[in-house]
Amino acid sequence: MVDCEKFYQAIASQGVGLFTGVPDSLLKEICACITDQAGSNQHMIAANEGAAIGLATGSFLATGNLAMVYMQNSGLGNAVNPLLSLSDSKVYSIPMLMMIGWRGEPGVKDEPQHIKQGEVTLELLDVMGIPYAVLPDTDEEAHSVLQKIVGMARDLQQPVALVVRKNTFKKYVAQSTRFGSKNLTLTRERAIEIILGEISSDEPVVSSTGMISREVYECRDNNKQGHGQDFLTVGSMGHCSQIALGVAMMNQSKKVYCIDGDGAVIMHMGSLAIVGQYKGANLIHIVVNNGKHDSVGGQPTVGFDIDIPAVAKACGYQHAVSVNTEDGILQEMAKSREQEGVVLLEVCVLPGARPDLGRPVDEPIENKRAFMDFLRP
Ligand SMILES: Cc1ncc(C[n+]2csc(CCOP(=O)(O)OP(=O)(O)O)c2C)c(N)n1
Repeated sequence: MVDCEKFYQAIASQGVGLFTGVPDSLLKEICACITDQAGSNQHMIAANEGAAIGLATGSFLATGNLAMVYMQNSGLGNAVNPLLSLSDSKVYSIPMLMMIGWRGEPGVKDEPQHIKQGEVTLELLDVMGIPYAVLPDTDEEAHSVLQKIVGMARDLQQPVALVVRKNTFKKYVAQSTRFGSKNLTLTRERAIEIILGEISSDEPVVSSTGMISREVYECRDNNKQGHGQDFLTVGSMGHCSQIALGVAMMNQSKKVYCIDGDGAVIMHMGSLAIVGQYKGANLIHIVVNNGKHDSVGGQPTVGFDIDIPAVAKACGYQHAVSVNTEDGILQEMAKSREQEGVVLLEVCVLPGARPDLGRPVDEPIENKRAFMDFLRP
């Protein structure tokens, strides 16, 4: 396996000036190492992977040095447009080093949302004309591949990629931890349990990517409820509020609940502006904010540094508040039912999850069918 600190040093010694990207579970160890080792002006966790390509481009324009962009292969989709219309050699020809976590690698067991993306990852890079190498899992070979691929980025003046398999990096113990300034006692799991307890059995729920949906699923199991009421947005990070909006627009007689995450909201924050323009009174957007990308290793988001309810209000939500206690959730869930427009409820929680948290056992297609039957019995 590859030693994170040595590999980070090897990347830095290639003259890489900025590290940016969106964290990934397969890159958790190297992401933690970058967070520890890179100075605050050398590392910026981006809102989404396309934005990271923009940051890398700006950094190159300012310095002539390569930046490194890390991402899960799910994020390649977000990056395709700037890769092809900004950094490609037929446009501005911007060299950079991408590091891509290969979820769903063929032959390696993974969750349904990673299968297709895993199958097409290398082909996507091929079709985009991005030279890549799969990172070997020994220090010596990894360093030599790094040197070659960075050399190609410089020679060709264009983005190149290192594709990273599961278990390539050795465990890295993070030194830096960042806790929010809020005085928090509530866990995300408990918050979700209380939220679901306040939603009637005939009201649809759309939940976000990662552990939020896993906790929704498990809570329904614990309560011996079915799963048809919930649409679990297992992939497609950042889009669950738009799914909920689509459901709400077509189903105005029912309250529709969206249970979102801070990282996901920030990834596609423009969607708040669209939800805010919706004139119906049946969409309640709950953002469970732990200030982290908890599901992929706990890297910080700016969730605790910004005022999400203020953003929502500025976008046109009728009512937007923040709570961090069980009573706060209960009071605001009751109030939200009385509002005549779209509501945002931010629930601030501690990071972390139970180590034995399960995963949905139903296939996404079964989830879709059950949810559609629930919406149109
Ligand atoms: C486009 C895309 N980029 C990255 C990921 C990897 N990913 C899955 S969950 C997650 C973090 C979600 O953070 P947040 O919404 O704050 O929820 P939390 O895990 O903290 O509950 C990330 C980065 C992804 N699934 N899709």
